[in-house]
Amino acid sequence: MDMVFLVFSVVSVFGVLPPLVESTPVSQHLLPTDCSDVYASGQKLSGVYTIYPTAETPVQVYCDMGCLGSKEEDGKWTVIQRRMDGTVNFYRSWEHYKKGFGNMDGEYWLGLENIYQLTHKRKYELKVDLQDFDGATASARYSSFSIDYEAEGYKLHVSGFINGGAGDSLALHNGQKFSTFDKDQDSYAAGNCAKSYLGAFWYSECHHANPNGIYLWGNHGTHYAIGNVWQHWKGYHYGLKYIAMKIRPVAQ
Ligand SMILES: [Ca+2]
Repeated sequence: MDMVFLVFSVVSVFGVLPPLVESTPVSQHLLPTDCSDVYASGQKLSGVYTIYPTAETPVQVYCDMGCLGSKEEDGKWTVIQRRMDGTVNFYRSWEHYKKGFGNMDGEYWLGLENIYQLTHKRKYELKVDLQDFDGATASARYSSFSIDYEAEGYKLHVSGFINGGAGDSLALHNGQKFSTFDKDQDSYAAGNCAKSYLGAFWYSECHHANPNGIYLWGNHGTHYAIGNVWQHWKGYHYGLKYIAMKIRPVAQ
């Protein structure tokens, strides 16, 4: 009986193997590129997931899937930047901003290379969520968002502003290259915006928004524009409690 069973098992295994091998290339195509793919695969709760901006390298990211039961268009966002409690230092070098850093459950920067890999393949929109220390919220939405590759300085392309109460603090930054304290690519000939305002961003001369600035815990009258500020909502002296930049493919 044992021999008969063994032969039967071996036949079964070989009967199954060939289709599995053939299906490998297909399953690679199903790796999620971003959180909209994660959502489409049936994962509809917000949280940390693994995405593949390139086919080779897994990247951890926070997916904002919206509230359960709410309209579907609220979710599927891939969070590329988030501040919420001041626990992560954002005053970092070019290499850190290129590769990404932080805690995907909390504060982090996804990395310029990952953002480039995502936004050069598909058309994306951007939403920026803001909250102050009194619980007030506002947002700014842009119907088009992408960045160029590294040799172009990860230049920002953002347009199609839709006001959710925050005002348009990114228009000034459209067309600018990304700058860190150790890589000055801003339009300010007399100085280094990243050093002056203690952040890293697509600085012009210098900014209307400084999402990667110092976490100031609200109003800081003595400090000017060094905080995680959004000028058109709370001005240059108010460091926000919460700021998140998140992207999603545009339906075509
Ligand atoms: Ca400069």
